[in-house]
Amino acid sequence: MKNEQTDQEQFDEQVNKSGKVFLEIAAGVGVFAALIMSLVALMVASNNSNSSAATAANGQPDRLSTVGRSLATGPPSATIMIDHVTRGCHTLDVNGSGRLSPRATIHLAAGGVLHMQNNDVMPHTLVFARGPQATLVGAAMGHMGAKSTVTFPAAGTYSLTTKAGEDYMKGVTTTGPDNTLRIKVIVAA
Ligand SMILES: [Cu+2]
Repeated sequence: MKNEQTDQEQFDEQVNKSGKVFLEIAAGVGVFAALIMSLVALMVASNNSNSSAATAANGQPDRLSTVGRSLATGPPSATIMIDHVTRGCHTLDVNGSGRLSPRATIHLAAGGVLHMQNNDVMPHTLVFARGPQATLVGAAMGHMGAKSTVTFPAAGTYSLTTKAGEDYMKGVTTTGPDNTLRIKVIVAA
């Protein structure tokens, strides 16, 4: 009994000692980790300003401040697929979510880009339905897999739709009237 007590005391003492050493090491590691993390943060920050600078170098220097300010208020890009469906012929899939609807509302930061792809069985031409306009590239998506990009330099609510053409091939049967695709893009200030 007595011996056990002593052993226990010795053990406690050792634990205390090694515990202190461990704490000292842990504190050292902590300081080191904090240094590494702030370095990483600095690198990420400088990368971000680099990409903003690249945008400015593209000939839109006035956009630089807008991009910097609005990155926190909306994503810089979104992707919408036009998919073929039996009911209504075509529908939209936003950012590969798999939730299909002929209407989509997306949020973007100013300077943001919408990537469109037409996987329907007919051509679609992307147009602004009303309201403010933005830059359309490749609006006439005339084959399966055709892509278009829309860049939104300024804040606002944009309404896009498509003008559908004739099926590439005969014999594609669908039910109900063809859907009208409506895309609302809310660009943050
Ligand atoms: Cu269609």
